[in-house]
Amino acid sequence: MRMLRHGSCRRAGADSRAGQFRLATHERGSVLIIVLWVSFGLVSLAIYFANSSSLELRAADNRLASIQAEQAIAGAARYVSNVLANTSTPGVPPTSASFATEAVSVGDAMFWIIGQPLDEEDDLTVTFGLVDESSKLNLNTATAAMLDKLPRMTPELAAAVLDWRDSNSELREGGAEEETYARLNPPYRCKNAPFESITELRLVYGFTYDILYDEDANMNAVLDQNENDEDVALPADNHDGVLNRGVLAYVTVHSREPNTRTNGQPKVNVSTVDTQALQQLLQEVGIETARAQAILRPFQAAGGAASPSPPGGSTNRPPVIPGAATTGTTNGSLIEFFFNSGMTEQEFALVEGDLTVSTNTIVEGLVNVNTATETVLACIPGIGVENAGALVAQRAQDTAAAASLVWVTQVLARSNAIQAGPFITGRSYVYSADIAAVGRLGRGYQRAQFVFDTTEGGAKIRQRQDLTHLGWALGQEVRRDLEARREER
Ligand SMILES: [Ca+2]
Ligand SMILES: [Ca+2]
Ligand SMILES: [Ca+2]
Ligand SMILES: [Ca+2]
Repeated sequence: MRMLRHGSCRRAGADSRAGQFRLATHERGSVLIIVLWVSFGLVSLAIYFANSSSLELRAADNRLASIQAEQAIAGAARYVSNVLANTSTPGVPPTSASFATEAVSVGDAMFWIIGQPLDEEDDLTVTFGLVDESSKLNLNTATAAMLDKLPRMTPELAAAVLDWRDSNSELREGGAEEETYARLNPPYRCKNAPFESITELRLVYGFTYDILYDEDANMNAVLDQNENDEDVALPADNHDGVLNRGVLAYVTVHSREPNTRTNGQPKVNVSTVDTQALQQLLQEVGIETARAQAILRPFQAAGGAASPSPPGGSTNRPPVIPGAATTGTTNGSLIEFFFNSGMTEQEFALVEGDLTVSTNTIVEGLVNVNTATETVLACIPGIGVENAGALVAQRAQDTAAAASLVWVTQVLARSNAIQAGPFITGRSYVYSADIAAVGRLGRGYQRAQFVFDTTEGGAKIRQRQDLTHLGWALGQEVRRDLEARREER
């Protein structure tokens, strides 16, 4: 019994040890599983954090690239400002060959200045260079008839533009004034003041996205892939292999030129010819006296301002007597003066920059016939679609004096040229630079457009507009180049 008890005790002890052992094994198994789970968790966490920190690194990398691109844009703007202020002839657009416009390195970053092709059919590759604001129609000075001739425009849209900018609230036929804007949801006021930016057109009644941008959604004057695939990707397009550009491509609010000579003196006004001032000018530029007399003759015929000083007159220059400078020889434009004076193109080029028909200190909204596209030239009275093509063809061959406009008389009939005269110029003083940039490894794309005004000497930035939201605008070629560079590294 004792033994039995003892035996049973031993057995019980062995059982309990075995139980303990089993328990311990079991516990160790659980611990192992827990340890496994914990390590699994830790590894997952490690992977998670490694991944997220690499994402963060990548994000930081992209942020760095964007900052580099932004700084490259700021640098490019200073560079353009310097080019315009120091190396260009006043009134003459600098040629893209005279400064860097393409893949310009700034540390790890690079910038490009996106231009506009002079030949509109050239819409497959990106053009680089500055854009002359005088190559476009000015929203603040163009007539309704001129605006109506732009692609996508209608007489109603043109009337709405004029109603928007004029100070009164008198509704034009088909236009839009206070009542129209009050009916919109949400309602807003009609501006009744000049446009300050072309994007203000978005507010003018009737201007839809389609009318403003048409197929050129990224405003680079190039037919990008998504702009020629119908409805596969925005924008909607007609898939005809030709870029249809919206109204924004052809308009400006910035075109202006100073009405002073390069020496700071006021220009000689030839609307009613002050023959003495003109004589002095002809002498200054080296036209011989006899020839100068012949040029002046048409303006002296009826004994106008060029007649000898009145008795007792002590001033060197007799006052201009309005209307006395003969009948039939007042000039509505420099072109008209050119015809009336009988000057040669070469003679005229010598004085063109010193003549005006305006008394304003700044003349706004003239279109430069040397830089305007066919579409814009076609909007000008006296030119029209009938003559715009011939002008562009002539311009492509002609190497006439830079900053001159009289070459148009080789193409246009006299009456047409005189009609166009008040709207055109041969000079440009305001330019825009559409600058796109990338940071290190071609990342961090940014784009901003600057408007530079040289009318007061130097080059003042009038406007800066961010265009990054319009997406990639440098075309396929630059994208491929950047990818190739990235792989090399
Ligand atoms: Ca109005
Ligand atoms: Ca485009
Ligand atoms: Ca499309
Ligand atoms: Ca098209």
